[in-house]
Formats: sequence, C-alpha cells, structure tokens
Amino acid sequence: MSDAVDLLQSDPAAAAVAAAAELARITGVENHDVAVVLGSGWLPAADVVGTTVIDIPVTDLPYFAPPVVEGHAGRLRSTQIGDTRTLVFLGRTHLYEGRGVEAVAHAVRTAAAAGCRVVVLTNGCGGLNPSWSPGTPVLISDHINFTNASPLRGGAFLDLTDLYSTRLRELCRQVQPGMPEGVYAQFRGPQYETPAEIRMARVLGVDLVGMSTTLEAIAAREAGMEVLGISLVTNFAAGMTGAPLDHQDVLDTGHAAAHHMGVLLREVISNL
Ligand code: 8IG
Repeated sequence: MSDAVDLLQSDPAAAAVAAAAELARITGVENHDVAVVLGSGWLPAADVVGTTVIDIPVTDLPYFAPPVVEGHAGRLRSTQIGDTRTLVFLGRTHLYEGRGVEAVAHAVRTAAAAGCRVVVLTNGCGGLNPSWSPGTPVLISDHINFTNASPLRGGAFLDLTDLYSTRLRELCRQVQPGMPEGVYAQFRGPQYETPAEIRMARVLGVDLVGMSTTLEAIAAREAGMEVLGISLVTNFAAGMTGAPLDHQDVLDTGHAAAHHMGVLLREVISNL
C-alpha cells in the first residue's frame, strides 16, 4: 500500500484537510459553500446546475480514487450558483469497490474541510412504491444502513435524528410541490437485490434501495453538515415487474430526467 493511501486509512480527517488545501490552491477559492454528489444517471445535471468555473479529474486531489462504474465520471467541478460557490462531484466511490469506508466518505469530508455547510447527496435507485415510475425524484426522509459498515471510528456516539434535514426537504417542495419522500436503504452491492430481499425490505419499511448515500450522510453529520438526500427512481425494485434489472436502462432513465434534476438543484441551492 502506498504512503498516500496510508494517510487516508490512518487519519481520514487529515487526508480531507490535505485534499481541501489542494482544492483551494487549484481553484483559488478559499471556501466553498455547498457540495453536491451526483450519482448514477445524474451526470447531465452538472451542466445545468450552475456556471462551471473549474473542472478537474477528482484524482487531481489527494486520496481520491478513479471511477470504476460507467456513468460515474470521476470529475469535480467548482460551480457558481447565484452567490453560492458549489463543489459538484460527478460520481462517487462506492463501498462495493473494496477501498474501504474511508474512501467512500472522503468526498464528503473534503467538502466539509473546504467549508461546505450543506451537502446534497443524490443517487439512482430502485423504487418499491409501484406508483413511482422510473424518472420519479424522491426526497430521502430517513435511511436504513444494511451495509454493516460505518465511516465512524472510536466510541463517540452520533445522533442521526433528522439526518435528512426537514428544512431542506421543505425547501425542495417549495421548488417542486408534491415531491414524494421515502426511506432509503443502502445495500452493499454490487449485485442488485433478489426479489426475496425486496420483499424483506418492504416489510421493514423501505421505499428506495441503492448502493450509496447512507455512509456519506453519516460522515456528513459527523462533520456538522446539513444533509439533503434526493433519489431518482430509475427502476422498479427487483421482482416487481418480472423484467431483469439492467444498468444501461438505469443510465438511460437517469439521462432523460437529469436536465430537470439540474434545474431542481439550481433552484434549491440558490434559495439556501
Ligand atoms: I440505479 O434496484 C439502482 N441502483 N441496490 N437496487 C440497488 N441499487 C440500485 C438499484 C436497485 N437501482
């Protein structure tokens, strides 16, 4: 293991401070205000959300890993949205990549170290509610972390009440009235669920299933950030339609909705 990866593992907070310092040097901006993480299918939203000032491969910052999943571009933009300087991560590191929870949480921690007080976590996901057709955006109201992992270390307990900010959900609904909300469950992946796992999840109160977001939200809360979570339902969860789940369908659905998602994000962030 290289020394560079070693610091991410041994002192993730120091790794985030180092990445934020390099970001400030590259952008010439001492502090960013808001961070957005764009998940599966959300990438085209990046071109709509604001005015791109700088666009770099995320690997230009220390301790970031290159992307492995198609539809996850591995770039980072510094974007102007009204008066708000926003960091937009085009893609993320997932737990199933096997790089550890430190790599998963690094973007959120870097954003916090760069000054961001709000993070918008987006994802593409499977929906369990039959009335949510693919392309439906849903606010995350709460989560279930099925990964058996945590980004936290040591014994400090962390309150997760109202993790997904009620204030920010209400702000979203001012922009898009009637936007539904639901409980998001993170499975480790990279396999999708079996139909039996989806029936289990439904019994447990799950509305949305995906492979991201909850560990990042926990790290964001630890860092004192306000969290907004938005899922784009890109497919019915396994077993609901009889059709197999296909990643290309997921990307296509995302792309069709992404422009609208970019407008939503722009309106929400300019009204923070
Ligand atoms: I996009 O149906 C997308 N990501 N776990 N299940 C899980 N992750 C997903 C799904 C899904 N769709």
